[in-house]
Amino acid sequence: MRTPESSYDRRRLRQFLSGEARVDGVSRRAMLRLLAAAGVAGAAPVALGGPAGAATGAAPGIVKPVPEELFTLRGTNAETRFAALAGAGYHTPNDRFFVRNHTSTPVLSAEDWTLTVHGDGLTRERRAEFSLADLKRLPSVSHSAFVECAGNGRGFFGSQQGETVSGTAWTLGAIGVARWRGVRLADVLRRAGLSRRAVDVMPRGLDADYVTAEGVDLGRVRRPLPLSKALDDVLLAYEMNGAPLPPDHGHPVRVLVPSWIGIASVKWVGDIEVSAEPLYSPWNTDFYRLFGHGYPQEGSAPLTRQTVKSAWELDAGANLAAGVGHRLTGRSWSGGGGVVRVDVSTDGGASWRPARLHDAPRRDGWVRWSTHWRPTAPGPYTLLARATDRTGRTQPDATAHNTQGYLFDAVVRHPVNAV
Ligand SMILES: Nc1nc2c(c(=O)[nH]1)N[C@H]1C(S)=C(S)[C@@H](COP(=O)(O)O)O[C@H]1N2
Ligand SMILES: [Mo]
Repeated sequence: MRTPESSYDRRRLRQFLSGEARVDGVSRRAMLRLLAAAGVAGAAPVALGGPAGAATGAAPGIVKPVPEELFTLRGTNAETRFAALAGAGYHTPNDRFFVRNHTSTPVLSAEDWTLTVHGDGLTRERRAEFSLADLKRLPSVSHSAFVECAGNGRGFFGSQQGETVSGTAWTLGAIGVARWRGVRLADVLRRAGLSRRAVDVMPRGLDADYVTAEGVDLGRVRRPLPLSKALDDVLLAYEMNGAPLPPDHGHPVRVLVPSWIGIASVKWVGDIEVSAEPLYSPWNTDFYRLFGHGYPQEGSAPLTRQTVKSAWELDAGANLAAGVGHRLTGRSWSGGGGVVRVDVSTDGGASWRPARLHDAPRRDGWVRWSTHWRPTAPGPYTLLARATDRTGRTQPDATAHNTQGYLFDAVVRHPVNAV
């Protein structure tokens, strides 16, 4: 928990910075200067709070119940337990969909909500407003797609590779697949009067300013999206699995950017800047690039597509009866192309066999799979699953380190006990 002193310091630092910390459109140089002034150059957002609320089924800033059977709480975030997806169907039910909040869920009224589209990438008035009713009058589309945090699997950089990274130490549950319904962002942009000079769009959330653990106010969550992607398959979603978008997932409207890292899918969107020049925010400069050995000083290009991963629908350390047959299940996915093959091992990688796949490969979805296993003798075992997508990309044995622990894709060693 934060002490009164440290929140006082944070407030003071915010006031101090507010003179020049207008971070909208801030240059990277200015950002670095600010971070240096605060003595936190290179710092990443870090999950706060640790065990706060852990046993209560409530999490700071999350509206829906987050009971222990369904979630692992991590600061302001709630990670889906894969064991809770066994038998749950293709889509992640809304009650067990992970929540990643930079601050906390704002409870917004759909009637009072408007979306403002503005900027020099528009023709005419350079500004247009849409109510939810306006959006609902446009043609609606439904699309199944995952939202997955760029840091999903981050905890394994530490636990499996012995490396230090910053950020929330997720295991594999910072992903969910839902059926989203909404309107094409392309339709909204065209209606607003898209100019031929437009190159980037930047949606911004209505949640509170994000203040880093070090006390730097980075403004509201926002991340530029190239126009090419914005016009391709991006939705402004107002429904999730047939229900109005729940508060924690962006009510009344969120951006949904299929197959890209979760931060692109801005929740509680309130405005979208359309620009004739490339846009920058901390979320595509200091965060969500790869930094560290082997990467340029300014980091890699901003991250876009997700990587390939696999998860067993079992808790780590689960007990399974020895001497009897079990049907084990899991899911694999990749932002690069649908998963076409999953190989599994129940002996720590000594031998492998293909799992049975139960869904057709889709780039922005996952495939469920199963395998049968009869542990002969009691004792510890290590389960492994390795997916391959349509582009031929396969999960490696290790992921190259990056300081913020993004895009973990290595095969995860899943411990179980036969008892
Ligand atoms: N406005 C806003 N949008 C946001 C975030 C946020 O904190 N605020 N978190 C982002 C991140 S990092 C992820 S991984 C996804 C998580 O979506 P979910 O909480 O619906 O699972 O939302 C993204 N959109
Ligand atoms: Mo994320």
